[in-house]
Amino acid sequence: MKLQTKLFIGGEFVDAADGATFPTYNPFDGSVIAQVAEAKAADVDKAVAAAKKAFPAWRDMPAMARGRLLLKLADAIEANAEELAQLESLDTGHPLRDSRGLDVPRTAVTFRYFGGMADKHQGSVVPVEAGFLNYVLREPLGVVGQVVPWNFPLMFTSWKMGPALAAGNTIVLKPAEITPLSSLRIAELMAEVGIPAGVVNILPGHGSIAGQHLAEHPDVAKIAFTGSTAVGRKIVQASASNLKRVQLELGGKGANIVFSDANLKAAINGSAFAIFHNQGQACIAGSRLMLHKNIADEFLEGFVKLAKSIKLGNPLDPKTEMGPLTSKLHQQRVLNYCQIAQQEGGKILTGGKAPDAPELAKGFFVEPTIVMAQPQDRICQEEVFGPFVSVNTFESDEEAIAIANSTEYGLGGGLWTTNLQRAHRVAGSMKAGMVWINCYKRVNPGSPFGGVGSSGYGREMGFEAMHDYTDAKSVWVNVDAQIPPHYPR
Ligand code: TAP
Repeated sequence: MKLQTKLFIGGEFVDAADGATFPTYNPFDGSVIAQVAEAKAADVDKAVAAAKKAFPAWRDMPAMARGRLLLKLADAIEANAEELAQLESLDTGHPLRDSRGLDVPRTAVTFRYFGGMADKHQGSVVPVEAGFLNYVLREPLGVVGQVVPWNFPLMFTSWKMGPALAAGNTIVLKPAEITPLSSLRIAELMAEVGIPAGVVNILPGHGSIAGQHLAEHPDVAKIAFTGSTAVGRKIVQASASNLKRVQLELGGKGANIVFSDANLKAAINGSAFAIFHNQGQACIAGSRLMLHKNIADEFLEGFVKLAKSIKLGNPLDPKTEMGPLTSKLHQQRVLNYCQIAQQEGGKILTGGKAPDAPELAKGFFVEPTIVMAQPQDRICQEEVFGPFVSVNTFESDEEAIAIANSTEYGLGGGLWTTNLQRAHRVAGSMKAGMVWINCYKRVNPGSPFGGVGSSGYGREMGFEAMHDYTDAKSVWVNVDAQIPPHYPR
């Protein structure tokens, strides 16, 4: 596998201005995969200038032609699917079956969706008073900055770049420092399918240096960020420099409520997917499991058994069901929460540590962990972002809703019930941008994705994302109106 490790600026792969590099690691064994060029302020300035130069031609290209390039990109991703899946698993630790089955296909599908959207996102004509025509154009913003995290680095490039490009913006994207490889490969494919130089620029580097400079940059019209709530706040402050538009997709603490009338078999499997898929490194993970007291024992028996049976291993082995966490630092963060759980009096039902198996000793693993806890405990309030689920019980729908809404977050949540009225009533009462009924973590490029409260604002996907990457311009035309003079003379 040939790795691309340089910055992508103005259609070319180049070294950092000062020649700096940093290592990216294999989370399965801690070895260095490659040294990657490290962007700093001078490189950000250069990339923003390239994106600014490319903007007028990209904006003015017929929308259908822009869309066609994104469709070609989707095809190219599918043509290189196996290589991209291997690359993503190598850099992130995602099990290959997930990279093959989810990350890569969803990336292609998202670019294809927005390729199709490019010539369908249109303005409107407002029915104003007779004699006037008022139409509203949707205009691209210009250069947009995008900062993506390490948990789904490939897929998030499509979520961020798809709508921005379809709407006619140009991009400077900073991948997370620990997972830069797949976005650089996407840059190569973009060049191959004919996306013009400068339309997309990719800058691996540190968040506090390159990311911060991008967020502050006066020539950047919008910054779209996915990551922690703490950094989200820094982005908002940095955006004040030129009042750039901000879109934030931040943390979550998804409540996953199982009522006594639920189909328990489906709920157990779906709840395990909700928290253990991608090692729990998902903002929408169902990380707070809430069980009606009547079914709690039966549910936990099956749930703990399933968690214990999840196969940890080398991400590149297709049989592996759970890989390592993406970085050593993050593994320590999650293990620290296992200690906090015990200090708070939580009861660990399974997991709570790194696995003992010698063949996994060098990897950044944490066992699937299930902890009985109280709703106000830290582990039920703070985002752990690992294969770590807190469990508490409830007795009434009202109590379940109150607990579900008791964190600062409001991203995703789920509920399991066979009672139709309860399903819709509880879904309507949950503080969340997305609710799943008798399923969890469903996403689709047409369905708006984002949160409320400390989970951020703005939406990815669908028409909402296209709106977020455009400004409305209202144009008034006097077609046939006799306007009485305001200053009769
Ligand atoms: P963050 O620090 O939020 O990193 C996310 C992205 O922001 C990375 O690309 C990072 O770059 C960049 N960044 C960091 N500081 C920045 C700044 N001042 N200005 C602009 N960009 C900046 O997340 P993390 O430290 O990797 O993980 C910490 C916690 O965040 C996790 O435990 C989890 O709770 C949460 N998290 C949430 C999500 C989602 S999907 N909402 C994703 C990842 C993490 P560098 O990587 O180069 O520093």
